[in-house]
Amino acid sequence: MSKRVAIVGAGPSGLAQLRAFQSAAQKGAEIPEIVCFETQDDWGGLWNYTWRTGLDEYGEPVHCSMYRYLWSNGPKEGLEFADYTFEEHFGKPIASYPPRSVLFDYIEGRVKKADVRKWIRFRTPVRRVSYDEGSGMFTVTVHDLVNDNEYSEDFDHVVVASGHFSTPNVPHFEGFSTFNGRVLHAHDFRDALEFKDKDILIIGTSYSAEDIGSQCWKYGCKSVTVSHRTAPMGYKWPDNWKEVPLLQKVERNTCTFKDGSTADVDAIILCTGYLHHFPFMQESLKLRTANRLATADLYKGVVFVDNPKLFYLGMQDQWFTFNMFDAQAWYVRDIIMDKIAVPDRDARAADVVERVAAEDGLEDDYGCIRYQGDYVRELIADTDYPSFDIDGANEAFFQWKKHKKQDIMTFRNNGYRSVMTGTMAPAHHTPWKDAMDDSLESYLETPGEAAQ
Ligand code: FAD
Ligand code: NA7
Repeated sequence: MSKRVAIVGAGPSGLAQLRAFQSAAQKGAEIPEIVCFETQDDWGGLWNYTWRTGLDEYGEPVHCSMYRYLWSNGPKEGLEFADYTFEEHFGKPIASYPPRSVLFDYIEGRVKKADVRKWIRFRTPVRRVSYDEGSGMFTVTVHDLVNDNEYSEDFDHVVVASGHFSTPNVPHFEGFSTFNGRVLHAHDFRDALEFKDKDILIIGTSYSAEDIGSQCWKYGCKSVTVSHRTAPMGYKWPDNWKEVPLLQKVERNTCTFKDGSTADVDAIILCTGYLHHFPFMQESLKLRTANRLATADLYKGVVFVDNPKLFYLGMQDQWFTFNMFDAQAWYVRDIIMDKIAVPDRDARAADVVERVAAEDGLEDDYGCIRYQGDYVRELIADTDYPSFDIDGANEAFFQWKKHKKQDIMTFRNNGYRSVMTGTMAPAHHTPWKDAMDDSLESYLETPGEAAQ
């Protein structure tokens, strides 16, 4: 096969694409030439932690939005790879909410085994992707940062797997420039100990707000005030935590909210989400979508409606993550390898309209989880990705939601059954709120080991 495929990004989505092709090759298929371009010096995407914020040593925007002490915000039983289980990787069952370093290790284990690192050009950001109607080829211009050399190559297909939780959405509030403290976005949050003994204001009510607030609480901040635009999160928060309406203005350290109430704070953390941002894509190839389950302009959630040789992976808002990226990557691989046919433009556009309408009709988070589970099932059915019990994975998510409602500061102490191996996860040796060491070594200790 003489085709060439460019993959932008070696995070979980890009790595899923590499593994999908490697898996076909392993089964004897002739696969295209694959080149994956990655800005960072290692794989893993957001899971590749750095202390840096702002610009990196080459002047590139730092991709990482993760922070120290981050533990999975959902059960690992919902994201497990169907072709590489946690038990295979760690050699024993582990608890259900692993810290970042443990998940990084797991992601890395599969691609090390698949030996796909040779397909990745690290420290090589993609600067421009354009399409030539005449030749039917994409030109991809990249920057080799180490040698400070820009060059272009042509490809038959481009798979954009550059993520969408890295470029911060940063609203302005009146009086921010008078604030006598730090205003930062969640993207730049790193160590909760920075806020020990401080009063903090968080804006936003989604995962970042909930988890960064919880982190700051766990590591000893004085109080957490969370300001909402639409509705409060409504969990049973600790005593030094309150929820207030939207921030109206800031005067030095005093914040005034929509109901007229005020709070004096030391720091403001904007947990206001991220932008789908593709500055390197030619205008006509650029995905423009909100952060939702049914993305705009993507047939089957992956094929760019206006150019079916172009694919985007992982662009949905996410309940399912790693195994959904796998489902998408296997599906895209089979389109590229002419095993799955893509219909004409009208049918592609109609598919998007249908998906958007179906999502708009969903009533609650449970409906959203089922919807995304059905999507994963739909893609897997057309490929040789190992099928798995999606209803069982949905069930882990349902339990997780129930446990959060019961107690937001203890939900991570629960365990769930793997739908891949049938094994029930053991309880972690230390409750989340008391486990200050987020290292892989600490997490993998079996009960009793630490004390010996
Ligand atoms: P990313 O992980 O963002 O990887 C994209 C890669 O593309 C990066 O390596 C980047 O350097 C590279 N790249 C970007 N632009 C270019 C370019 N122009 N040229 C070359 N390379 C480029 N998911 C879970 O399942 N569980 C969790 O607990 C969880 N916690 C999260 C916590 C935070 C704070 C955030 C922000 C996200 C979290 N997620 C979690 C969701 C996360 O989106 C996925 O787990 C996963 O990282 C998405 O993978 P991705 O490959 O699509 O994108
Ligand atoms: P999300 O899930 O996109 O949530 C963004 C939040 O920010 C949400 O509560 C929004 O409120 C709020 N928001 C956005 N703009 C504003 C303005 N202008 N004013 C006030 N509030 C605003 O992002 P997260 O960072 O929490 O999560 C992203 C991923 O990171 C997620 O997948 C996790 O795994 C980790 P709204 O409800 O729209 O009123």
